[in-house]
Amino acid sequence: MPPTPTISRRIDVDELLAQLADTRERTLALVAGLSDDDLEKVHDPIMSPLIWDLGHIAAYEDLWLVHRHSGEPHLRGDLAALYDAFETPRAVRGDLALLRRAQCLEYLAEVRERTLAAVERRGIGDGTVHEMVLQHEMQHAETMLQTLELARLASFHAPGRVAVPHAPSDGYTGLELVDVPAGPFVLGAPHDRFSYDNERPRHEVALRGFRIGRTPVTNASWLTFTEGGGYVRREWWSREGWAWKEEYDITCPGGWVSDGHEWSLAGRGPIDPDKPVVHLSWFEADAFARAHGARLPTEAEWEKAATWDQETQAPRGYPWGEDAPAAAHHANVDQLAYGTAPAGGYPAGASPCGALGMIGDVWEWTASAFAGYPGFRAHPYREYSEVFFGSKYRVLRGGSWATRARVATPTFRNWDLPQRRQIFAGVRIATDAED
Ligand code: AVJ
Ligand code: FE
Repeated sequence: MPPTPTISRRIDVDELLAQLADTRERTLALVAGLSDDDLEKVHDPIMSPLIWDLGHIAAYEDLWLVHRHSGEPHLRGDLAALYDAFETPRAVRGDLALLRRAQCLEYLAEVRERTLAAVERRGIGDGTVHEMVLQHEMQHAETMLQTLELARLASFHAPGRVAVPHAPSDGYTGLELVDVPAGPFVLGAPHDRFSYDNERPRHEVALRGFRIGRTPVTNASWLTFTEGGGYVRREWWSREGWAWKEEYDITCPGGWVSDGHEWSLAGRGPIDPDKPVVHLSWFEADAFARAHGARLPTEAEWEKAATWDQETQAPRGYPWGEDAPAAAHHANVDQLAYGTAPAGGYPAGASPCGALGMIGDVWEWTASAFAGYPGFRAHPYREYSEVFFGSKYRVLRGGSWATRARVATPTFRNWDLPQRRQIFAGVRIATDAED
């Protein structure tokens, strides 16, 4: 058994408190302009009402920081089950008597007061559970953005939208490949800082040489695929993927509409050919790769392309080498641009092998099923990963424009079912090395 991970790189209390406050401000800004109806209704059958996410954020903090970390009774033990992801699954969240807006905001604020009082009194220990609660709220903000994207509310105005400078597109299509030589690679998060249990333990894997897309696949390439029979040619699809496509009559990525001769984004105008294609299912990503004589990268290949430094024979903390989360010139994360940016637009964020946009913009589907690394141990939140291991879920890597920089590390593993398209997910292709 690997030892229980401890955080030797201490999480700074002041920084953590500032992040908690900033993240809460962003969460509240997301819903501030919405009507009560838009806050409470089910916009899409696979998503929770937004107000459930809010209550769940509060309940999670109540459980982990008020109750478990501080040893106090829950502020609202009576709400624990209602806002627990497993006891109250998504399918029923629309039918419940949830807290209304005012009570829900009060619940969030009161839990936070207790959290802060407890930090005063007892500190944050090694910081693990506080970091986990912080990143939990960050992750739910992305979930809420997915709901808002599916809802296409005319009344929703993205808070804090700024234009992020990026280099003009260099004409990348997503079909240009870079080489990654054969050799060992170290997969997973270092144990001296916060990571989720599913990123541990760090271990060596031997990989053959492979090639991987310099950028994610662009809308231009996807249009060519669509117009070239992408959704018609049986031989490009897996059996499962074809059955899904037929059953739901899928003819384009999520959010595209056609007026009979031109594709556009539902309610949001023309499709930018230079931006990465987004809202793909794993099935579509897989079909596109096959249609191009390629395949999806495994997650080990993806992480090697993002981090492996051939010179030092060691992984970098981030593709750009520094041991620091993405800044505005490295990657399109943190909801800065409020949408995707043209592929290859962040040359300062290039990985050692020359791949661009590994972090941010769009999540990238991998070939890999979600499983524990050898020696996996659930810690400290058993229901975070372990219950999803198995053949059903596929791994996505790299984060999207909507992912907070603190979450979007190159070792972070996201997962979902292969038919899901609510994620801001696109595709980067790979092939075996030519020899
Ligand atoms: C890591 C995005 C798959 O939303 O199901 C939030 C994150 N876990 N609350 C999810 C999560 C518990 C998780 N994903
Ligand atoms: Fe959650």
